[in-house]
Amino acid sequence: HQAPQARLNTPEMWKAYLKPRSPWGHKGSYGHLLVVGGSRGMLGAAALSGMAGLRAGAGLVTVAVPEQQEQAIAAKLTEALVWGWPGTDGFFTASGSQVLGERADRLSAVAVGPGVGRFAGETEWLKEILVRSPFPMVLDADALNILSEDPSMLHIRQHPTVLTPHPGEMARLAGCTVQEVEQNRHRIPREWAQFYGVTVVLKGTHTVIAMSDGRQVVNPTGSPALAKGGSGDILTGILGALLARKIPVHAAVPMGVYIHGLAGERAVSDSAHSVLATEVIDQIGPAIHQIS
Ligand code: NPW
Ligand code: AMP
Ligand code: MG
Repeated sequence: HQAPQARLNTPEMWKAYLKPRSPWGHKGSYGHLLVVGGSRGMLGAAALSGMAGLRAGAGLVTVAVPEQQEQAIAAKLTEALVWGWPGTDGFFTASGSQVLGERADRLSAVAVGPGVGRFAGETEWLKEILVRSPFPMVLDADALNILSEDPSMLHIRQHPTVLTPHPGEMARLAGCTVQEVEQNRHRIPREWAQFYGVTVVLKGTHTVIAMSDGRQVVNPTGSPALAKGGSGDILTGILGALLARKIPVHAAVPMGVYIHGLAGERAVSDSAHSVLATEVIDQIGPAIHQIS
């Protein structure tokens, strides 16, 4: 068996889906993204995903946080809706994910993981979210760490599912070392994507995207300015928003990864050392404009 060739991620591959906003559109036309995250000490991660989702064009973004975190996130995110989920001491509680069923019909995509943390009953909690989300889903950060306890739960999914591990998270998922991941940046995500029927985004310099049908794409955009806390949380929000907008997963993922990297490049004005995640979010609009 020869491994399939990976293609370079270029806008020509998905540009047809990057349409201007219709004069006849309303917020309901652009989807409703739910971001689940933001436990105690990591509220910023959920805020960054939510803001990035709005900048990437979602019509509505709701951020679900443990109920004790509601006021703080509402104060940070003027434009997002806030939904307090059952929680204890600033962390989600095991059964809390059951509330997703209440409003699932109003959502069009969900991004789970940024700042979720680790807590008792987390595996059942995540399983419940997988079951109760009949729309595209992005799994990132702690959702991937929870998933690594029982990756077979991915077989529950009947709708597009995107995993966005950095090499540390990919190593935890695959039960190998980070060095092994870095030496097999194509093979490992490809095997995962095909076995579980998901899309795997292995992040890093030249992020690799593996689709469930075996296709692979390597991303050319990005900057060392992105090597700072919060960058991955932004990517999660962008991907969630593009999926909420009903852009098919095979286009939304390479498009989102490209835009994220370009926003990172554009955010560097003087020193790459000094770029903040919020400044990368500010460049999502200009990046979209640049490739439109
Ligand atoms: P080392 O030691 O650095 O060499 P974790 P996390 C390894 C939230 N955040 N890139 C790495 O190795 C997230 O959303 C909140 C990255 C280490 O052993 C999560 O919920 C923020 N790591 C939570 O924090 C802003 C690499 O992997 C381990 C790597 C934890 O997420 C920050 C790190 O993984 C953050 O986003 C690579 N290329 N290669 C906020 N403002 O609220 C190897 N590693 O332990 O899952 O930690 O990614 O920081
Ligand atoms: P996370 O570790 O989850 O915060 O994700 C980091 C994000 O920043 C990923 O999208 C990486 O691809 C990106 N990133 C980090 N460092 C670099 C780099 N040196 N060059 C390009 N992209 C990077
Ligand atoms: Mg991350």
